[in-house]
Amino acid sequence: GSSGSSGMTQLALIGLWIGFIGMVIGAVIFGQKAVAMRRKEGMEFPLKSFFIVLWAGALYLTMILGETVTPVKDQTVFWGRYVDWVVTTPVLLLDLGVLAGLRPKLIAGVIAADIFMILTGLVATLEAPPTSYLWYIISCGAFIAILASLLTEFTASAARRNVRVNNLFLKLRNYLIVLWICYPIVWLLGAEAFKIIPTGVEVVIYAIIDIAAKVGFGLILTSAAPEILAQASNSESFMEAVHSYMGKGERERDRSYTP
Ligand code: RET
Repeated sequence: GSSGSSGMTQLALIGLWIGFIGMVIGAVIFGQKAVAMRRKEGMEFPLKSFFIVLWAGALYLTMILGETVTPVKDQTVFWGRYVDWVVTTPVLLLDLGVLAGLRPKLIAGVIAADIFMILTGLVATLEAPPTSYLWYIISCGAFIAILASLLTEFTASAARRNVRVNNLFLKLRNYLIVLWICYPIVWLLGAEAFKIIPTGVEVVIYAIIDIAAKVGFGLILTSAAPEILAQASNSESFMEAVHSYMGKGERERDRSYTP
């Protein structure tokens, strides 16, 4: 059973409500956009944004109801965030990967690093110092690898695309990097480490950057011209890549394979 909002300050509860309402508004906007773009090339962009904010909204609700909030020693751990992030951050990276026209294998690699970053970040959150800092550093290692691949492989791949798709990629890449860097900084200043920011304020800050990273990101993406989204969606070259791994392409590779 849930413990309601016990163990939570008034400000923390307000912060969670800000996050929840922000995600619900986002779901209405992206849901409408997805319906408006139905059967069109590129409709997966508003659809992905819709599911990102739907999931985040559901997790905010579980935190409001106290279902994913647990008192650990003298502090309140909002572990529902990590259930949110482990699902939504891979989808955000998938958006950037598709936009960049990156090979599916590389997108999968970056998503694996991202899941590793969130799960080791959760371990850091549940752990006490000094061990928590060990996990924090391990998580940051994965984060740096993600940032590095965005600035190298993703960027190089996007540069080979249509100039308007590339410009949209660059705008979203920079927006994402600036926002994502806030998370490990807030973690360090908040209840999980130095305790410079009170828990309630930390919850409000996370809610605002969560809304910017999900709703703001999705708005920039889905407000692009329909023809840019259609080109960015690039399902033809993606299917070509899939077919080169499966079926005819594979048989041809096998036949020509000489050890
Ligand atoms: C933690 C702490 C451990 C070190 C690092 C972190 C990074 C978290 C990030 C979260 C991004 C969340 C987003 C959510 C909503 O869309 C786990 C805070 C590096 C980058 C974008």
